[in-house]
Amino acid sequence: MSAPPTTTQPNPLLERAIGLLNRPLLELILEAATVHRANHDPARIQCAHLFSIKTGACPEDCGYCSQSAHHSSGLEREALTDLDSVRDEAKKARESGADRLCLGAAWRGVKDGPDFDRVLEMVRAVKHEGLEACATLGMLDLSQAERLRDAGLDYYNHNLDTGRSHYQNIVTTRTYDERLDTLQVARDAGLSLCCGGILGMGETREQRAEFLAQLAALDPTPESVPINSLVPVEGTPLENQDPLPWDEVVRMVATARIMMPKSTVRLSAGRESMTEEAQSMCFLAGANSVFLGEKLLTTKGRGRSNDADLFQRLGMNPVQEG
Ligand code: SAM
Ligand code: DTB
Ligand code: SF4
Repeated sequence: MSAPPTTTQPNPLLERAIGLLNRPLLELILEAATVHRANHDPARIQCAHLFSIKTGACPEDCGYCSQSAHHSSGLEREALTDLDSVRDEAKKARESGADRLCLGAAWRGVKDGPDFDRVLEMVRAVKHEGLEACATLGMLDLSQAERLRDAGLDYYNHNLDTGRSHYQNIVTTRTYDERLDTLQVARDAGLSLCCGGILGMGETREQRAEFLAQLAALDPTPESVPINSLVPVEGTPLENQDPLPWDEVVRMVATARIMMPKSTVRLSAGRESMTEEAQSMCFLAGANSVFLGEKLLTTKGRGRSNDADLFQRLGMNPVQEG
């Protein structure tokens, strides 16, 4: 019997991502812009709005997160919000130009019972207001995913956050494979996937390539890919992390666009600390979605009027994608 191979298997997606990320920036942007124009209307931007329905006291230890009970970010914990607040938020979101409301809960996973039943009502309320509904509630089983689907949920957000080799430096209370399993459950229930990650958590460029290769290996690839930059939160282990240079964010957006041509690529958290010029480069390189509003989940957003002004100057229209 021959000895088992000791070398790692070649991974064409990883090689591709590394090759793209290492290209001269302007060439990379040109290729991404070309792919973008072949697959999407470049004047369209999809706008979503976030709402935290259950804030803080999360049992997970994600090193970036203001809501983890393991850190002392000073965030007030809040119980699951009521249905009327979700209705109000949905109306506000729609009036501000968003076409999707994303409900976020600081849970490790969904537990059956009155709280989950109320979340199902919330999803129905969002749909009733004429918006697409997205939720991010942690881990799910198939029956829960099916009940969310039956309530009208369009998207399930569940991020891989970073490359597999960096994951355990950031989160220790769950595994990368558990994240992949939940994504599969959401897929099996027929939900569209929103899955991305966070840049600037001390990872190498190769680990960023690993992250994109993993997203591109999902079959089918996620319909929506949020690219967040770390929002450093005081009291978390990553509070003093240096921000990534702007061009690295553009490289990631461009590479995501080329490797997942049909997906909606969302320039997500961290946009509020980017210059308008850097954001514009990202839109040119294929980003075609944002979160609007004064607030993300627990941190500050960019504000609706700043965005309306920027989109107007760029000739982009906040309208529903596909
Ligand atoms: N608890 C659920 C989970 O982790 O899947 C859902 C809520 S969680 C806040 C949703 C996502 O927000 C995380 O997966 C992470 O990618 C992003 N996020 C959280 N804190 C962030 C921060 N400080 N900067 C950038 N993105 C962040
Ligand atoms: C995603 O990728 N980014 C959003 C959404 N999915 C749920 C969350 C961003 C959170 C930023 C930090 C905060 O406001 O707490
Ligand atoms: Fe909890 Fe989600 Fe924050 Fe992790 S990212 S601590 S799971 S709310």
